[in-house]
Amino acid sequence: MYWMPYTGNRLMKDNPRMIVGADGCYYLSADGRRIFDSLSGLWCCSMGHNRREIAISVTSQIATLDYSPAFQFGHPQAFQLANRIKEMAPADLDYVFFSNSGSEAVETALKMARAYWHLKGEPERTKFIGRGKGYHGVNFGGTSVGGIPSNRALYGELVDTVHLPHTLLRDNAFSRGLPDKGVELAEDLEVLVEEHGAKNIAAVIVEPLSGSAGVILPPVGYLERLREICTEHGILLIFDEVITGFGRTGRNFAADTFGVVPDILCLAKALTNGCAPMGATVARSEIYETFMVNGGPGYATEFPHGYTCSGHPIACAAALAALDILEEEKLAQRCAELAPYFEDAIHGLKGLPYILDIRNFALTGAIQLETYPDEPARRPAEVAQDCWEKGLYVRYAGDCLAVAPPFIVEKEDIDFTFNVLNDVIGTLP
Ligand code: PXG
Ligand code: PLP
Repeated sequence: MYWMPYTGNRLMKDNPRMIVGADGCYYLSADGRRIFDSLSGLWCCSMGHNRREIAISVTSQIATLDYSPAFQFGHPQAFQLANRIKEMAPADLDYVFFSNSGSEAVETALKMARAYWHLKGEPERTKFIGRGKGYHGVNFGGTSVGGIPSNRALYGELVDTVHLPHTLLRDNAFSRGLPDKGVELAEDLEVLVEEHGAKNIAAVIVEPLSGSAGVILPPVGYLERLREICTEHGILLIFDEVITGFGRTGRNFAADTFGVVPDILCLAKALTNGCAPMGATVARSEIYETFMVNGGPGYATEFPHGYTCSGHPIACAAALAALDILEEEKLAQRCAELAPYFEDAIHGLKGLPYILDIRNFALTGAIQLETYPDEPARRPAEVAQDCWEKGLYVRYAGDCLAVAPPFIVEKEDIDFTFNVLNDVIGTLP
């Protein structure tokens, strides 16, 4: 029997919502209805569903080379894809380590950071700094640096981490795009560094724009300030761009959009347009060189880390085709061009009952709802269920609904999304 991930298994099994097909921006439900996909799957199918070019690339790859050992042997597509990502990524983010999920991309980044300091002769730099409401996947490292309490509560002792405060301020409610207030929250990093000692801190990890906790945006100037403080104290800055990577903020990476370059970048999801599991951790050249210089004889492993399916040929084939589509169809640009229309549409819900906040950036937005007493997740779940019945898949998590449609979306689909939400929220009891 199937034990479903991050799902209310009991309710779902009593009242299953089953998806059996997809095309473009729409799903086909088991009861034969077209359902608009307002979250690009789970933030991953940014180029729309069932792209023929990806199907052809994957089919051809599986018939040519289905698997090759990830350790001690290579295959051409992994090298090609790494070069492709290097070309897209900012500055000297040049070396790409493959894994199979965002969680593994994060785990790889955290281990890479600790090992880097060990090799640099500062082995006491082991502590991580995460941020409240952050989501970095579900492995032990990612769970530790994550800042959503319910994701941590059941698991006992975690990896040594302290957290910055999140940047969700009441004063910024209903901001359009980046909020004005809150740059000073970055100064809390100075406080943590003072308290714990720069010499004990390996890295700071943040999502430049948090997706999971309900599209929490960086206040104007905030990321720049985190960068400055990290640089000043020699602390590595990791951007977890598992959601924001590959166009979601209107440029290839949020690092480009916000003009702040991290030392390590975590990627997944839209890398393959969701067509195959794949994560990637991209490091600055100096980090890679540190491993090489300290690696001993040429046959020795410099970084004792990797997954059986790191750089899997099928995932590489999917990613190479997906990145072709992103580039050829100029989809990051399309995402930026549709942003003002999307912004007006989502903010059009303002004034409906129970709406506490609406947040947006590029083709991403969240609607925060007033909760039932002691039941933060209930009202969004009820809204989402009603939307599903009206032909709209919308994501609910915590006290928020999140919307992040594929970049190939049409304006009529955006209208449909917010008309349904308007009807459903407008008639809540
Ligand atoms: N980092 C970030 C920033 C993420 O958003 C992960 C790591 C983990 O990736 P994997 O591939 O291991 O799940 C994520 C994943 C949602 C939602 O609705 C978000 C994610 C996954 C599923 C749902 O907000 N983010
Ligand atoms: N557990 C066992 C017993 C293994 O042999 C391996 C890999 O060889 C793993 C876990 C890790 O699996 P993966 O490399 O797919 O993450």
